[in-house]
Amino acid sequence: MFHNKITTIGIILIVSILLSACTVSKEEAKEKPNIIIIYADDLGYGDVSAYGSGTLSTPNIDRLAEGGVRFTQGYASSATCTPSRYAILTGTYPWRNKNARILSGTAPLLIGTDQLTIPKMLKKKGYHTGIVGKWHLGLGDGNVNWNRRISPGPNEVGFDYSYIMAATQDRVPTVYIEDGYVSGLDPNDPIEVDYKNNFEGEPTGKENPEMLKLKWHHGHNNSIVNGIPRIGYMKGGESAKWVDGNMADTFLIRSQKYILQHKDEPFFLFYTLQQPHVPRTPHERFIGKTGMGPRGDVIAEADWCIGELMKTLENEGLLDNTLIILSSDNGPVLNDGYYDGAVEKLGDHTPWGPLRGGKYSLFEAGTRVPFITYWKGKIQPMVSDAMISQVDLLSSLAALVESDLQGPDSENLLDVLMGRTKKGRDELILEAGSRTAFRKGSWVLIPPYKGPAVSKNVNIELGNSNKFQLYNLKEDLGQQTNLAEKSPDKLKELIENFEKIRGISYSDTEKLELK
Ligand code: NG6
Ligand code: CA
Repeated sequence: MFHNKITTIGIILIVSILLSACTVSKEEAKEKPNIIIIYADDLGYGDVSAYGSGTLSTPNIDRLAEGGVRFTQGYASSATCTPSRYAILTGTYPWRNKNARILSGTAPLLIGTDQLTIPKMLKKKGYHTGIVGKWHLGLGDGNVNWNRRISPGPNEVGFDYSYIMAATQDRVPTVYIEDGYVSGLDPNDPIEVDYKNNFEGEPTGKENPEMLKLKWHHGHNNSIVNGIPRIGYMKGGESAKWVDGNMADTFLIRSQKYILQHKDEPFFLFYTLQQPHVPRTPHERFIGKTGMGPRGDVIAEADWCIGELMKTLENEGLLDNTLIILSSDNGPVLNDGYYDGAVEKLGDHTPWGPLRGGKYSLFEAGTRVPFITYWKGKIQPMVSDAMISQVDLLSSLAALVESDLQGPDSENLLDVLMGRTKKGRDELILEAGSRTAFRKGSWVLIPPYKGPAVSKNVNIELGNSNKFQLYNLKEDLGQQTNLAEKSPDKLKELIENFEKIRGISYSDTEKLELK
């Protein structure tokens, strides 16, 4: 009897010691700062007025930039969305996962449910975690029934709360999904989605141009929702369909609600804005605001949303205890598939700033994006030229919350994020589609790639050449002078370093040049 009691006490003791080692007490967790990542979609380096180029005005983002660290060499991990999002959440270079490409709306979940993610890491430290906005990392197992719980998804890779669009604003299904359920779905009008075949009798952008409010330029000619032709076919779900012009407000209100609900515990909010990705559908309050057409207007709208979010944090007294990181998933594009006047109405604005290329490009404007950290009272205002990538956020935020967890390719650059040092990364692999380039110091190496030099559809220089390209960004930010022939030693050094990290051999350069 006595012996039993001792054993029971022993077990209770061991269990409580184990529990206290794994979990964090409420008091301890309370000390931890809130973390908000504001992630824009296709916002260019030159789209933010604080970056000093272009003619757009983004006063609210500028306030963050001017009150925090404005990085001039902050990178997305890829020149497109899905791979960048994969990298920011997992701390893993996207080229390590061959499926990390722009995904359709029916693609399976890209992140393994056993993979480490920022929200998973933070949950272990007592955080509540939420995502509101664009997901585009796949859902389910590739055979989703949209009328039941959709799983696995964000809630299975670390988010306690999710309110998302599945893929992009131009891809079906055009509905919001809350914690795995299509929001506002009428069970008598089930949703069906197909990326190969249309559903009988359903109009398409290709066959029914008379129904379109927005015309397609390339792609985007499948199902029509709200007069906008999309990528992919969808049927049913009428009551659940989003209203495009309300999307910014919808995500903002959900984000504010999330903050209010979780302000008394440490929280992580991944606020993934849909702007200025196509189709650009500003709310009528913003139509015509910039004179630059819908692209300018949705950037003004996104900037306003960020201001409103900041007001919420301020009103709730949360600014002193919240680290805010703002960035974009890839560089800018004007015509990304719709005739929306982005090219014609651009005027003197330069979305790419002083950089070459844009979205989809291996040149700098593909991946070098606005990157800002702000924390009232904790981060001193400064401009930092430290090289930092979004892939570094996992390990850096882990350091912030005293977690030992690390992402495979993620460097702990917490001091850089906090503006305590300007010593960032030495090396970085850049990605655009399946192509990779290598940055080391101020040098960047772009290996030879087949394919057009300029994309015909989006009119962006992609970085393809049949020769090695080598640029010294310190002297040639606009990548105008290829130094590959003039600096053979540097070229060799970068190729060797690159090969080592990438596990690719470029030794037979002669052959490559002939491709
Ligand atoms: C492309 C789309 C483009 C955009 C992009 C994804 C066509 C012709 N183009 O395939 O409009 O949706 O995918 O953008 O369909 S991203 O920012 O999410 O990577
Ligand atoms: Ca994007």
